[in-house]
Amino acid sequence: MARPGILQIGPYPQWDEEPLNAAFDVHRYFEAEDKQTFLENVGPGVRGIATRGELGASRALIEACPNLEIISVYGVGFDAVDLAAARERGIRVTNTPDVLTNDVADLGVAMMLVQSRGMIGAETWVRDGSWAAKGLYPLKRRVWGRRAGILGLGRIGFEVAKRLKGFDMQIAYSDVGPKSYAEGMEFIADPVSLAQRSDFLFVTLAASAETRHIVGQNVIEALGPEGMLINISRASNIDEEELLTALETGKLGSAALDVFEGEPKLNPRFLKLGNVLLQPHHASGTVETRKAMGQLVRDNLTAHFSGDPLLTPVL
Ligand code: 8YV
Repeated sequence: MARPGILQIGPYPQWDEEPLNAAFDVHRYFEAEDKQTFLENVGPGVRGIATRGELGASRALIEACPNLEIISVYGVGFDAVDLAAARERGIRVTNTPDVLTNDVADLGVAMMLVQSRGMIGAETWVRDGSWAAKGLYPLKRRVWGRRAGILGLGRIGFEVAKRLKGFDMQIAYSDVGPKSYAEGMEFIADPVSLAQRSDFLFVTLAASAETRHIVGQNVIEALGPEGMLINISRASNIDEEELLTALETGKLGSAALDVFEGEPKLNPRFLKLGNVLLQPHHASGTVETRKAMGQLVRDNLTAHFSGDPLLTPVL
């Protein structure tokens, strides 16, 4: 039987490319120079899309594949997939939850520590000779025992909280309602009130049209000149213009960000700031997790084309 046609939207590590190509007839969209002509040629033969979290699948792409049955996302976030377009045609959508939760939480907590203790500047202090020339490195702020707010206590938010408990932090969270598993954490429904009582605010929400700019001027200013915003979710959850202005004017103390509007290009205003830690969207970027994500992408495709239940369905 002919191998199902798959449209691959972005590159994967070599260890994923080989088994993907062995099982499917893969069309590499990201390598096509003339995307339009490429889609006209291969679109009708495409039964599945294999994409990445940040790349998703637009309505135009979905429409260019009239025989599309499934979109398999390499990532937990599926906000870049046009779910309405998929739903209209009964196209299944899968993602890769759980396997990346711990790594994403680890990076969020690491960003808090690195930023709060000024470790990037401290490294430079050693390397550029400032230590010997100028003496002691400027004092930074403590992490342990302080107040952390978690916006979105889903799987990743919960793992962040679990780690923060090890730092004896006072933890509160906002979500659509109190969570039964949030032992020892205070529920604060209003994100502005959450920010107001927090030294560190972690954004761990699944992004959607409803959560767009949920962290706006009011939340940012409530966090205040001593506060730190940490985003390991999606850029769209934060009003980036307001964030930049608050960082520039000192209305917000600092930020640690793994995601940006328009990434991998980012607003050049970020590069001028000394109070922001910038990371290249790599919270799930460990060998172990990326291998598990790639496997899950393929397992969902294989299950679908074998008529078996999907492992991690979104739609
Ligand atoms: C990306 C992510 O998918 O899980 C998500 O939602 O954003 C990431 O894991 C990753 O960069 C791979 O594309």
